[in-house]
Amino acid sequence: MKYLIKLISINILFISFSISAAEHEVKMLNMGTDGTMVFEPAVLKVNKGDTIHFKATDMMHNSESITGMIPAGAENWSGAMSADVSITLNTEGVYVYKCTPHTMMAMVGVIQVGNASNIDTVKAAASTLKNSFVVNKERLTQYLSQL
Ligand SMILES: [Cu+2]
Repeated sequence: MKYLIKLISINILFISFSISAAEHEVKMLNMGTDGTMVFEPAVLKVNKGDTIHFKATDMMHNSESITGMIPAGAENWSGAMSADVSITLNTEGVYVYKCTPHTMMAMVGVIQVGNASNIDTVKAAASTLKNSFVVNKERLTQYLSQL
């Protein structure tokens, strides 16, 4: 009995940790492990209520959500150039965002919050967006395949 109570209390402790909101950092870089003009890490899987801090590690980048590539009912965001921006994601689904001046170079990133319920919509939009990339054409497809 004593052992069982101990086990239950450990479980409660674990659950309370896993539901508390976490913070994540994404760097905006001229050069990263995925090549030039990248968000790092570019693919994040987080929990509902988590906060993402986009860091202006290198200048002349921003983070802006892409209309039609975020879950229905979720709020768009648009960070200023060369500035940190923090967003809290309270709607489940897949979010794709871009660096506005470097969209052509496929400077994009993906965040999955909970269930990827809108993945089909996002993948369809991604196949269109891909046509606007002049370099790194497969980058977004590759990111989405990691979800
Ligand atoms: Cu950029």
